[in-house]
Amino acid sequence: SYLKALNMAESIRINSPDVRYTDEHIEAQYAYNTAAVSCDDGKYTVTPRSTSFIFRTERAVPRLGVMLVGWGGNNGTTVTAAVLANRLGLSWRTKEGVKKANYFGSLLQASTVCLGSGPDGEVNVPFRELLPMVHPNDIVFDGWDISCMDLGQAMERAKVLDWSLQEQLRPYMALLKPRPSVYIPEFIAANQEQRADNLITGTKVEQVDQIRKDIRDFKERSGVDKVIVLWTANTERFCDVVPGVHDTANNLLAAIQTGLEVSPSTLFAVASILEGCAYLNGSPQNTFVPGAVELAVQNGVFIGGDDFKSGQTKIKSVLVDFLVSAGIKPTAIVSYNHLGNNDGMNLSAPQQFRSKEISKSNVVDDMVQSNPLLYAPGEKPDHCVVIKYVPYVGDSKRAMDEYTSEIMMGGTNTIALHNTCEDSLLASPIILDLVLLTELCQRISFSTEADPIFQSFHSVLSLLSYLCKAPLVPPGAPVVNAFFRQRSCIENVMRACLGLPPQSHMQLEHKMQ
Ligand code: NAI
Ligand code: DG6
Repeated sequence: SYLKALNMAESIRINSPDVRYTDEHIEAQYAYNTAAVSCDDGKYTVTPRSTSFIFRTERAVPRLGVMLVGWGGNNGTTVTAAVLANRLGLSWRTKEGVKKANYFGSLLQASTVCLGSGPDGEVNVPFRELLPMVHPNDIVFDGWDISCMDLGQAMERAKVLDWSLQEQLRPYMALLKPRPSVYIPEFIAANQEQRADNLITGTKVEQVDQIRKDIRDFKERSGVDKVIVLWTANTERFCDVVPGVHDTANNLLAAIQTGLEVSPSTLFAVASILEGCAYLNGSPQNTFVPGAVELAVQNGVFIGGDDFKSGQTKIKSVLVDFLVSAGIKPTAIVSYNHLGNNDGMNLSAPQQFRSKEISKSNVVDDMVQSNPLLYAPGEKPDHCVVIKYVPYVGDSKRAMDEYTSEIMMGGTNTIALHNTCEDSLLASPIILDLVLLTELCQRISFSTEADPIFQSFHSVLSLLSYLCKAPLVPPGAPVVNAFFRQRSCIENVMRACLGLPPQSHMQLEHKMQ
């Protein structure tokens, strides 16, 4: 009956000798086709290569717990409220009419992938149905915040959701209370001090121990099978990476023992990794100092980040990809933002703004470097990022962008965009995709002919790049920011787990006589 339940939960069955379904796994033979290129005297030699993989995906989906650092913030309250509203099937009246809870903006829940051709043409299915995955409605939330407000009040403070929805959710949200958290004032803006009334005191070692206890306590009380921790707290200033302090796992652990500079977000990363919980960073700061990365690798724990790619940057990673791949040369990109939520207030401080500026600015680099016909070595477009705090607009962020490009024969093309939307309603579905993809990756392993012992993906989970402004990748791996390449990567890895070839969009069957 267990197997029957699994089969019923899975809506896609692959009919191929390369794919085997066991009680526990979907096991797929997969040929990974690449090309090795050498260059001699300006001439390229391309050698096709094929590597045989076996992908194994555990079919049983666990009960998932997600702990948010910054649970009482705009993102934390909004994502929790959205999941509750979806779980309860809520609808509410606005001046525009009746709205129903949904997961718009989630790659997994609200976008589709093409499986192939059926009798009536292309068959598109929800992304989430490709492989067995946790449903967001089943996530159990917990978390920490330096502000003690319960989530009912915090949702009101956030001013994101319609009032009549808040009224329906408040009885549930008010029962949720953030656990005390680590507050080191110099890492976030001074203007945050007034909300810091819910703190873990003691030394850094005691703070890490308390976070670890909290994770265990949540797991035990909620009965979840696994926990993923995600930072959606305020943007911190960059931590000065000091040799001998942050460079190795041992040095980082020693720095925590002796109380040297380690940011709160890194303390949470260390605690999560030591508890065997994946840790994701939704903000731009350098949480993953080299010692934290090494600790994750040593413990075989996934880490991912940095900084949710939600709005302006998402468009940038589409638009610059389009321009450069169309042979048009972006020469100046100017991005203004103004917003009035607490994130905006925190970012009004120079050091915190700087973290965000770095993360928002690097996003075009790979696309620019990919086209030496347009850009000389080292040449880049001018790129300017401005963020201003305007309290009145609240969470409804305004983003204005101007893209100036050089076109044929010295011509100039200017594209101007104006984008308005609730920031936290863009970030919340990304939070869900991040944790659900990470959880899925924890159930995927693979072997190759050369290395028959099954292994997991590298601890630095670069598959999450699509969801991040400044993707974290394993040391030496290329960073991909281009939006559709990032999306294809997720889709094609999931297809590989089903023994299906990459989506090529060639449609040769429609190009024949
Ligand atoms: P927010 O300011 O409303 O929420 C942050 C929460 O973190 C606050 O409740 C604050 O009290 C809490 N906090 C601060 N330091 C903490 C600590 N050490 N431990 C526990 N809690 C702590 O901000 P919002 O809008 O929810 O954004 C959260 C983060 O996500 C920010 O860093 C923001 O830059 C980042 N982000 C947001 C995006 C969006 O579209 N909303 C997109 C990309 C990143
Ligand atoms: C203003 O830029 C505040 C930021 O926190 C952004 O709203 C957030 O990072 C989203 O950025 P983007 O570029 O993805 O819209």
